[in-house]
Amino acid sequence: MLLTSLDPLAVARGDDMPDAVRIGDTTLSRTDILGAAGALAKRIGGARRVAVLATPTPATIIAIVGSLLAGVTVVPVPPDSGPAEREHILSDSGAQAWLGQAPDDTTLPVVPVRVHARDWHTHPEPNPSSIAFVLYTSGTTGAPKGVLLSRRAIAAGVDAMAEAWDWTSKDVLAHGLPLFHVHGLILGVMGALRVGSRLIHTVKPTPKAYADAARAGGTLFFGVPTVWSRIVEDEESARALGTARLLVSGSAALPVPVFERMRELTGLTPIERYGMSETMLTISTRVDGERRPGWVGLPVRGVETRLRDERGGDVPHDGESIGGLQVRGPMLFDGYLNRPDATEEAWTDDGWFKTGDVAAIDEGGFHRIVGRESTDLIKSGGFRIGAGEIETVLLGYPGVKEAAVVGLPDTDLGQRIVAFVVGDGFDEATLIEHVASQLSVHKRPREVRIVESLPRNAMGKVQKKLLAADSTPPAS
Ligand code: MCA
Ligand code: AMP
Repeated sequence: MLLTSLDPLAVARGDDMPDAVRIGDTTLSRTDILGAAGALAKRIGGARRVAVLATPTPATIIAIVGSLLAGVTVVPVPPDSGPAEREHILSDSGAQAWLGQAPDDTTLPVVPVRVHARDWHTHPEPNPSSIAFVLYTSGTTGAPKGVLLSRRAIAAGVDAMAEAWDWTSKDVLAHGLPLFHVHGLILGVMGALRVGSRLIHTVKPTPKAYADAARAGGTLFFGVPTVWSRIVEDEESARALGTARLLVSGSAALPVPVFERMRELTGLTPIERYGMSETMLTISTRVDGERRPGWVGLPVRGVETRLRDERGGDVPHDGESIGGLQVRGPMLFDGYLNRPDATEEAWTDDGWFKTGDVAAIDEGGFHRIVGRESTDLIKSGGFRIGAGEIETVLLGYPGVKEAAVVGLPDTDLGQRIVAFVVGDGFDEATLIEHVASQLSVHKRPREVRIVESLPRNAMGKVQKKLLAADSTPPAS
């Protein structure tokens, strides 16, 4: 494999491949994708930013490729996002139209995506520094921020992963992850298109769908830890994955027992890798290196990392001492859209990105992610969810006087969202439904505890560490 261009679609433009992408029941050849995307590109050329409702469908793949051909920035929108989240994404991004499917109540123009249309006009290669995607991701406070990902960063991120995992056009990538985050979209779709490997998208990441994808020839599988823990609970499906080459876990910590069980049932030792929407993937175990349970490995090609203590000092690389993880490399984002303050805050004065994660590094350079610096960023099912965004929606419900949201340990989801609420005139189910209807469904609390008061310190600040220390098991 030789990827020299900074075009994220470079390899997809090669010889035809009859089954380049299978998504659900539909199979698209490279010709199908590039022909339909070319026809779309012709119609949207000149636009700046477009929104794509990121359903796992052929139309989404074509909308994305068409926009990349035309040099138009794509804003993927979670398909189940409620009005509050969707309106924020659309107004903040300034998306000018929807490509393909659009919500019924939209006021934006809708450009249809015609899967059977064809156009072979060649489009000049857009500037590598142009922004390919704005991906919305939660912060500790406020509404989600738009992460600007350039074509150059995507090419660098995919190439570094391909090198670490020896991912080539001979692979068949299989996964069923959502198409509005780095994991499912950038690695999981752009990665396959750039590396030139076939892609099977299973629509949902269920154990049975992954087993079917293995039987259909999948060699490289992506999943978040919740997906892998559900797979090892279904032994028959897990064993079917034994024909694969690599099983890759990321987006949250893979519990060691799940790692071990994957190895027992499939005969394959999982690859763990670490990244963020802002950084793509920066650290990974390698196909030709050690794969140690609980550790995410070494910086990938082009990446440097360092640990800083609270005063900005160096932290020894002894595998035990922990510090704030900082990274730099060619796959990093270009900043947050419309948020120069947050962008500046994210970098150190000497040019390192502050991940907000706490980590340890051992003598050999292996990294272990210990957790987040703030309790206000929750990882549930591999989704990053800001407590503040949910609290704002809860406080908008009549009768809610105070709300504090935390992530509590959960064997299935890693963390489950729990809301502590003060007020009256509502019940638990009503508040869960209220959040699910305003934001994306995965941001709903799994549990609401109606309490008399919230623990506060002398300054009146809610002491979330006390709430998060709660070890009551889920009420299922
Ligand atoms: C439940 N449902 C509801 C409600 N409650 N619908 C409407 N209103 C409600 N109140 C429905 C849902 O629509 C869904 O239906 C079903 O219940 C289950 O939903 P949910 O419980 O949310 O899903 P889950 O089964 O718990 O999902 C687990 C999951 C998911 C599949 C693992 O969390 C997932 O896809 N995670 C991937 C996250 C990810 O890709 N993260 C990458 C970001 P139905 O099933 O019928 O639709 S990280 C990243 O990009 C970086 C760089 C990295 O490191 O990779
Ligand atoms: P997101 O931007 O949604 O990708 O979330 C990024 C965050 O996910 C990181 O800052 C980490 O807290 C967490 N994360 C990603 N990969 C891993 C991993 N392999 N182990 C532990 N945490 C991870």
